[in-house]
Amino acid sequence: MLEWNELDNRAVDTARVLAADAVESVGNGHPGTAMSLAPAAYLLFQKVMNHNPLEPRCMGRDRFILSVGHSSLTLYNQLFLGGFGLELDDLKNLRRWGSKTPGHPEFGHTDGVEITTGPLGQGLASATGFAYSQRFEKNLFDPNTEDSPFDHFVYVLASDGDVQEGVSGEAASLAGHQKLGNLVVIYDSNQISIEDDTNISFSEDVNARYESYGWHTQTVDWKKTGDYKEDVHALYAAIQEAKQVTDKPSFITLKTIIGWPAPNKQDTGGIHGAKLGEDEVRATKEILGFDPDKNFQVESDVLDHSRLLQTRGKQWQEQWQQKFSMWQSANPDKATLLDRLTNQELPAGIEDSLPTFDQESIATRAASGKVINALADQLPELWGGSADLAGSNNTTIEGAMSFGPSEATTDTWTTDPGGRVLHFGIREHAMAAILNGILLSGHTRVFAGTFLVFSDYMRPAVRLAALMGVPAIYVWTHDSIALGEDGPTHQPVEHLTVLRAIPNLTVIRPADANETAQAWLAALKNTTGPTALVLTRQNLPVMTKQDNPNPELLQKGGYVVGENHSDPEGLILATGSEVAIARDAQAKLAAKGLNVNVVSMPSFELFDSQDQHYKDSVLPPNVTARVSVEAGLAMPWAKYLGAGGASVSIEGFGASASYEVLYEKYGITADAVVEKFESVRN
Ligand SMILES: Cc1ncc(C[n+]2csc(CCOP(=O)(O)OP(=O)(O)O)c2C)c(N)n1
Repeated sequence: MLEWNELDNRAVDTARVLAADAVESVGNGHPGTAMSLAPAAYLLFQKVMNHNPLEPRCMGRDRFILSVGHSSLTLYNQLFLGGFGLELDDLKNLRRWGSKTPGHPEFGHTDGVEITTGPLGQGLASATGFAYSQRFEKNLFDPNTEDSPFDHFVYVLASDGDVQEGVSGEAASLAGHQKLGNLVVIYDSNQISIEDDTNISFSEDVNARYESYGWHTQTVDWKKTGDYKEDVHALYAAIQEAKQVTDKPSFITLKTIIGWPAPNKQDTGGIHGAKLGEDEVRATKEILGFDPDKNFQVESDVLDHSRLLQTRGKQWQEQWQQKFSMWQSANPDKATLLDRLTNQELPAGIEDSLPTFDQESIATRAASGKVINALADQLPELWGGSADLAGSNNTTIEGAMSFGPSEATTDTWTTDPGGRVLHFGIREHAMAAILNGILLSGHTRVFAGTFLVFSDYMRPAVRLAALMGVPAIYVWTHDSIALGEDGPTHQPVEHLTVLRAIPNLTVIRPADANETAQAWLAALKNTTGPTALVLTRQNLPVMTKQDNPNPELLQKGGYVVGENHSDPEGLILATGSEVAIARDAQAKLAAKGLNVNVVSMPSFELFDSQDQHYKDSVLPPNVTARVSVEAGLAMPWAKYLGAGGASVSIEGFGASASYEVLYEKYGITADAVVEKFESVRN
């Protein structure tokens, strides 16, 4: 039974008035949905969720995702009312420089914000990842307990825009397939977006769609009768029913009137993303029984009442801690593992488990697969898969089960709810968003593969990973025109440039198998942002110990391979498959009496983070005759080449042919490098 009294009503109305005042004060923002979703948000925060405002990162908490990120006030108001660390001054500083209340919620910036949202659809999609994470960790740490400290729910508030965006559909399809019973979405169907009535562009039956994805669906219609009635009891009952359904995610369509109860602007696009204006704010306050002459009014008895959440939260956490402590004593090994993961540490000596490669040649994608499998036993926290390209991306942990309900077992794959092999189907965008959710929710490390060219399909979520600092690992194979016969639709050309342009994304394109092992180590060591592993389809020669005694120098992003002349005539810089071409060119130049150094430059980001002394030792400032060779755009190389340098590159799309023919036709050859070098030398 829901306990709900007049103080609860007053707290909800306080949230509405604060939303109107905060936007009015800064002059811009999104008041409408924060006003009409205040009852739902308050209900979740105060009456439904298990959490402790004083310890908002407590592991056992339920997770809350505000997918409708522009309505940040929906969340900020609850963080204020519940006492998560926001105070009235923070609301007064909405959207201002340095405030804890930026325009959209930002993970790591404001306590209680689980995920950065704003690009519509992403929060809802990542929620699936949060639910994946819960199930995986429960199975990893405490598979057989009914009432486990690893159980929790994931609650989402989503909007029309969230369910319109394709990424949420991809993820919802997976969530239904996976039967994620701990995921509860409240969809705020106010049928208003910026261009007013959504009828102009949106007419499907959303519940029917989610039902066919395999979700449990309900509708709570606050507009059912002529009088708008915010029936929190009906919504509470629907949430309770949703929680009982443990074999399906739950979707509750909540029909609301945006901007309720603003007398003139409710139910319009006008109140979605603009201040109400003084008269409308005054009128709204009068309707709600607030003094129209006062701003940011919060009555002390209301705040005292809502802050009781701190007391309830503390009590909940004490109970949870008891369960957790019992688990710790009963499972000392697993508790040690959890400690290691909580501290974001790798097992001591993990470097020694990296395979070394001494064969003549192997594709870096194949080497990557071997690295994953060499590390898998030592890293139970490592899981991952592909968007239907497992065989091409070499992303399968051999012998491991696939993550899925038993019904999803096929002739090829055997599923288990705690399986380590992920199958995203052909849903790259959701794959990246789900990785974000997994990494934000818990303690594991996860990777996902597709062709490099389809990183385009993942990019909005990759950008958010970089912005939030979550350590996703992308295994992007088939990394150049050298993938061959599939032709230009599948051949990345601009992708390295585009990806290197994303701040805080570490892009690594290893030159051979031993660099690939080091690239994996770099990715695992990177706990503050995503890492892209850019790998070949075709075989690459493995540099001998003599040619490259220290592949671990990959960790520095760039280093000299092969002969290292102390006073070279020039430098040839290359990544990945083109390092071998650079070395051929080096030999040809040596035959002409020109000594050049070859710099393997697998990661610009790692190299740029070295000190100047190191950088100068690899790229001596006095050596200005420099040529880069990479099977992609020249654009990103300018900073290393200087005014006198030049690039061997590809400036247009590729074509369908064998890779040998393509490299010849596109001039990615040792002869072209030699020619270019001679031109810059003169
Ligand atoms: C991917 C993406 N596209 C566009 C926008 C810009 N935008 C912000 S709010 C909005 C309308 C959203 O309407 P709705 O989801 O119904 O939210 P509500 O009106 O209920 O607040 C748009 C288009 C965005 N934030 N994200």
